[in-house]
Amino acid sequence: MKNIFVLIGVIFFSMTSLSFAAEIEVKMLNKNEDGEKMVFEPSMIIANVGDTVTFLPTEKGHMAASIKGMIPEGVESFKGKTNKTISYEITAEGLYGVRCTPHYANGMVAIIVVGSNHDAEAFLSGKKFPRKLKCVLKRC
Ligand SMILES: [Cu+2]
Repeated sequence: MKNIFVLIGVIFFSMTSLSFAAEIEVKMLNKNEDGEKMVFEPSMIIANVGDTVTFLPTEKGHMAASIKGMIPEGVESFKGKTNKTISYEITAEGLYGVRCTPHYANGMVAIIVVGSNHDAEAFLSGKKFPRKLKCVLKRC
């Protein structure tokens, strides 16, 4: 009898941890279905703390790296290699700017949005970035 309760506990625990820690895949593309060139898909990544975001080299020539000064304070930065998959675990709420360094000037950027308690204006103010970044964030 006791074993049944342990089993139920284990199942319940696995279910809750599954529902709280998602694996989010982001493709790195030369062109998306709308004809936009050099894009992350999705470019607006909605995540929760504990989720893992994985950037996939779906098409050649891309990589993903956090943008300096555009990630929450205290979290680790990340930098992938060209044509390689990189996974990043989200550890704090806030906004994370992501870029493909070779195509940063082309506006190949993404934003990871974690939680709702963040300030888009403060995130953007006083920094240099491609216009696309603001567009991703404000959905223009
Ligand atoms: Cu790229």
